[in-house]
Amino acid sequence: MILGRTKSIRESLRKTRQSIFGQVVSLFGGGDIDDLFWEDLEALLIQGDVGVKTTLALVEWLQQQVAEQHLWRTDQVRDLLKQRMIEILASVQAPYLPDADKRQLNVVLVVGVNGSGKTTTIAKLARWHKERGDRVVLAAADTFRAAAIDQLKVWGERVGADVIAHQPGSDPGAVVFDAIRTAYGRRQANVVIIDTAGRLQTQYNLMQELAKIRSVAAKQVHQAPHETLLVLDATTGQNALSQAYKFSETAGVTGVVLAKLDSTAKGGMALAIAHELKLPIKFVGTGERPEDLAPFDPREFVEGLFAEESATI
Ligand SMILES: Nc1nc2c(ncn2[C@@H]2O[C@H](COP(=O)(O)OP(=O)(O)O)[C@@H](O)[C@H]2O)c(=O)[nH]1
Ligand SMILES: [Mg+2]
Repeated sequence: MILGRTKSIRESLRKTRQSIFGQVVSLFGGGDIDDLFWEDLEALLIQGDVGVKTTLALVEWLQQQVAEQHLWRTDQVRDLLKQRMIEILASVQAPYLPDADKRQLNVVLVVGVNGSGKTTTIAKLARWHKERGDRVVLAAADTFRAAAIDQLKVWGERVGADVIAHQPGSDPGAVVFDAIRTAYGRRQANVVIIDTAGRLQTQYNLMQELAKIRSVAAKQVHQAPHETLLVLDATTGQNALSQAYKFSETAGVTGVVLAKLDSTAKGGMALAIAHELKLPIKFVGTGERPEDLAPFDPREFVEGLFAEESATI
């Protein structure tokens, strides 16, 4: 397989910069801070998917700084806003698989609605692990759709990871059981990544299924799953945020993968995830190739939003 260079967070924020955040940056040109400035800032942040709650919190905080520090020009507050955004993201930041030990089995459960980017993200994660010398087994526990199983098999072959799959419609818990047994046994793998269904007959059924998968994993491996990653589609904005609420309530989510950051003009959602959901973002999807996965970095992200570039709309 020929591998390209991983697209960076900054590169994947190009669309976001060229539209909304390019306009945010131009608000800080050095004019007087007036009511219009605050109105424009608020409107643009909301348009950029920062979320109403998070936007209001940011703007209020900035207004307080302006009052306390007797600031009056827009260029005096640009870095304050950036700094505050970095703080919000960093305050919930947490490493991926912090206690990972190559001699032990690490189980990663991947959840999210259909089309969010789960299976693609799993291929990327498998590649990421393989680059670090890990041995990876993928569990095709999205048994609800036959195509989902085939898709994971194709990706597994491409990135060189074993895929454990059963028949469509079979018990996802049995697939997970089998994958972990295979990892312990003949494959001697140290990472198992579990693909899951994004939709069943009801939300309740889905949550039951995820709970069952967790308990199968927990019975076989101490403290498994060690990560439960919620994959969110950055292009679906506030809709993704409400999905995130549902999953994080019941699915034991430990972190978010913000997929398709490269396809959206509204990358501000990362801030809403951190501020409203208090969930760390662990990776972002920067493209459709297996190498397009970047570990999340709050400073790099915010610098990417504010980088100078012609603001073409
Ligand atoms: N541009 C872009 N497309 C992505 C990214 N991640 C996933 N996709 C695309 O999103 C679509 C759905 O992905 P898939 O992994 O099948 O989603 P799933 O239903 O959650 O498993 C596919 O066409 C992927 O190529 C990303 O980071 N960037
Ligand atoms: Mg899938």
